[in-house]
Amino acid sequence: MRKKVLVTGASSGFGKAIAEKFAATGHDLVITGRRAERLEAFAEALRQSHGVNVVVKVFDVQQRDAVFAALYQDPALENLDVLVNNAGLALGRDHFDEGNIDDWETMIDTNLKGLLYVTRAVLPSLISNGKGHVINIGSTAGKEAYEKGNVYCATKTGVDAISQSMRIDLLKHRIKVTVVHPGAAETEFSMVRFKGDEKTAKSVYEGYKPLQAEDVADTVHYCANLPEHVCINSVVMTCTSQANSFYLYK
Ligand code: NDP
Ligand code: 8X3
Repeated sequence: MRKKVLVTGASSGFGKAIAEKFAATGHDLVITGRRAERLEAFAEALRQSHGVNVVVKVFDVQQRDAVFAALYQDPALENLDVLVNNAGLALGRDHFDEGNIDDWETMIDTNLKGLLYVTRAVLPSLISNGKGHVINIGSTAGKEAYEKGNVYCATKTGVDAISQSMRIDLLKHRIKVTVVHPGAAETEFSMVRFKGDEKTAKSVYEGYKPLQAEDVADTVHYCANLPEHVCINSVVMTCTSQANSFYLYK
């Protein structure tokens, strides 16, 4: 069945790979992010390569009014089947007592409040479709908190908790909720976390083969394409060299 899939944070990393995977298998898309030029160019490439419909929505998930203006009961979301809440980030890696409070606010506003705003704004479209699927991107950081992970880990623990609760509350609407928790993956994530410090960002992935964005996209795509009566609730996935937040074999 041809689905309509909304992916937040589709301008790079997991979100971009997820959009590419759904487009390549004939599904229509709504893609979002803040970087308009990147999104427009990507959307056009998907239309040309795969002949699918792609709508671009540019907004910051931290801005509640902008989220609702873009998504709430929007005609582009008619017959929406899947929402992938992927937009997110880590900022800094500091001991708690040295943490940058602006960074904390941005992580909480993006990873938690942004996910909540987007989901609340999109749900009427899923509910009116009589079924649907919300797929949240968590992290191994939400499974085990690690040194200097503090607030980022807290946001991803929050994503895990809200996913469990959403699944219960949305049973009555036949909406599936899946949370996918990846371990270390080479995307723009570390460049963002370390604020453009390329050397430090690269060092995160040295000496082993981390997950690639396409690995996460394959998993999300698999979860979204199961029979209507089957829901994968939670997936924790790491590269073969990683066991969890603490153990990485180089
Ligand atoms: P990237 O930095 O490559 O991609 C992040 C995406 O999120 C971008 O498209 C960015 O778009 C979007 N985004 C960030 N902030 C906002 C905002 N305020 N409003 C709208 N969009 C925003 O990183 P990843 O692909 O790795 O990260 C995707 C998700 O996966 C995040 O939630 C991250 O926490 C999680 N994750 C990452 C792991 C990793 O090791 N890479 C492992 C586990 C989880 P734009 O800048 O255009 O707005
Ligand atoms: C990203 C993975 O280990 O940097 O969520 O927290 S980690």
